[in-house]
Amino acid sequence: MSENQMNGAEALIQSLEKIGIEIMFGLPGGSAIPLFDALYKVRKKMKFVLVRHEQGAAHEADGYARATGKPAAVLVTSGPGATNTVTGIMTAHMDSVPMIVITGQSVRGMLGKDAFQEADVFNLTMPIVKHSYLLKSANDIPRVVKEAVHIATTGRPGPVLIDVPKDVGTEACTVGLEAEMNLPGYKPEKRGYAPETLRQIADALAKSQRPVIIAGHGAALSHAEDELLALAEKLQIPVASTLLGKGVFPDSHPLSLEGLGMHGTAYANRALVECDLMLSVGARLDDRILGVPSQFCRNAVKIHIDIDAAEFGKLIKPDIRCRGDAKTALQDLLPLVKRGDTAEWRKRLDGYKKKWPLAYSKKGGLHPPQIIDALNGLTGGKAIMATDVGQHQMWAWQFYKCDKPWQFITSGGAGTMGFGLPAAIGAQFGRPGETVICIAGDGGFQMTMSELATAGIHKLPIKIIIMNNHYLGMVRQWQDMFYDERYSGVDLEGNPDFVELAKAYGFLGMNLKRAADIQKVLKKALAHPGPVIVNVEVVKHEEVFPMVPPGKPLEDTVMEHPRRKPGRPAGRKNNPAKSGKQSA
Ligand SMILES: Cc1ncc(C[n+]2csc(CCOP(=O)(O)OP(=O)(O)O)c2C)c(N)n1
Ligand SMILES: [Mg+2]
Repeated sequence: MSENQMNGAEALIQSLEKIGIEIMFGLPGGSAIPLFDALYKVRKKMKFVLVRHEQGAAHEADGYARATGKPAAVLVTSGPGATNTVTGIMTAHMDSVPMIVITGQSVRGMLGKDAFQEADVFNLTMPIVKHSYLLKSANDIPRVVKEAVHIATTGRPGPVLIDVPKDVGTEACTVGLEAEMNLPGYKPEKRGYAPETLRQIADALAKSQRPVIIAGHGAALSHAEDELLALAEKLQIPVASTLLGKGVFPDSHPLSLEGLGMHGTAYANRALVECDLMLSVGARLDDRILGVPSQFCRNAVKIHIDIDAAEFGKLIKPDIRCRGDAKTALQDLLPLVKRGDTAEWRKRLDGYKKKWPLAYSKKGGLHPPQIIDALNGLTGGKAIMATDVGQHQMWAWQFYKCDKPWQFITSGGAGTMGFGLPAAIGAQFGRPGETVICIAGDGGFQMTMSELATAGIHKLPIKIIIMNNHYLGMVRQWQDMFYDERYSGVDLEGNPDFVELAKAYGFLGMNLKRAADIQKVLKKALAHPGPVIVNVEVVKHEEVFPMVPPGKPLEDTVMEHPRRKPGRPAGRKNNPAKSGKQSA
């Protein structure tokens, strides 16, 4: 190889830069050293962030993409480095998040020979990537990078893996960086529907007296918020949103029913029970929002708009299926629909809103919804909110009000504990001037808290609010309600002192233990120019309501723990699962 010739690793880094990848999260190791050497030698604009754990790298790239819409890269070594990203890849895959994951690999001649740190990451990740490559030649690199980014970001977005044998990184790349894609079988279509389909949808909407729209992540991903608002307002259709669809229709809009499903609002769930038409825009209609699939919207015309035909009929058989980009489909649909009159229907739903408002107790200690509500007030609902997974996540969804998409960042399909902190880090890298709040549980936070170092080194001013109930709270809630209070493996006795931990990383650390201090502590946290951890000692026993008990239809939404005073254990005899008392 002559002196001014690129090697494969250099071609890879330069190709990523050329195509506009702005940031890469990673951690090196033997097989990836040529790739890191290329970073050292040829990287110009792309930022590199050294993480403390590869799972953190994947979630950081994920958080960056969810906050900006742009893919980030992950760069790790072979074997354990690669397998540590698997949870992050799966999390991104489940939620349709674009990401480019580059893994170092053993040299080509050693593949399949159990070489040191050889893991067949191509096959390990096969079901959880949108596409993957195992590179065989350095000359493929410019084309593969172009294709990988194209695949990750078009159609239904998702993670793409590129596995790079060490000697592909070191061999000469003789083809130059300009490359043609070669993807004859991949043709994502924005208009995969016939004009007739839109006319059928318009007709069904014209006939409906009790329509509901479900807004999902796909609506946000396709930037369909304006069209969604126009359609809802023109036809006066109430809109419920999925966890990942939060904000694509403004929570504060009078037509908003907010979230639906297992921990959705009682009025959204009731609307789905009583509607005569359900129009899903970019939602995949998964088990968490359906209750019992066979009973979901059973008396309604079901219309499903989705970019991915694989979603049609997975759990719900649509009466009208419309394959296409949500924004494009709504743009095409809008001129076909007439003005609607749903006054009576809306009056009924407004009655349900008054009857079953989202509510929380302020008695007997600090309650997570109270903290979220206070944060909502202090930020005007404008902060970027990254959550971990558990009870605190559901309360954040319910009580933080978003009027915009790309703002509420949470692991939906995978429900990955440990996601919140690294996702907040990625989001803050993507939107540096904005307030990023991470709402975490004491359990999930400890799964990836090594990433505090990453936030600290880069002086990211993220505000981490730990809802410390000393429990794996969501599992405890299920054991309380459905397993006769047999608490098994959920007590987090031995949690560290999170304020001392904050100090150890150079963060501001504060305890919040009394309701009287909520405003003072949260204001101080938000005003602090650097990273903050607030350890909130919340009541140990509190359940998230409304709740659709597992295996029950949406009409069985439970509004409250029938016998429990908030903040106090129920006592076995008072188990609500046995009382059968339900409302909504
Ligand atoms: C990686 C992973 N392991 C296990 C679970 C199952 N799980 C879901 S919520 C939860 C409890 C979370 O506890 P914590 O982080 O303290 O949040 P809380 O529910 O108490 O607010 C568990 C164990 C999961 N979602 N992800
Ligand atoms: Mg907890």
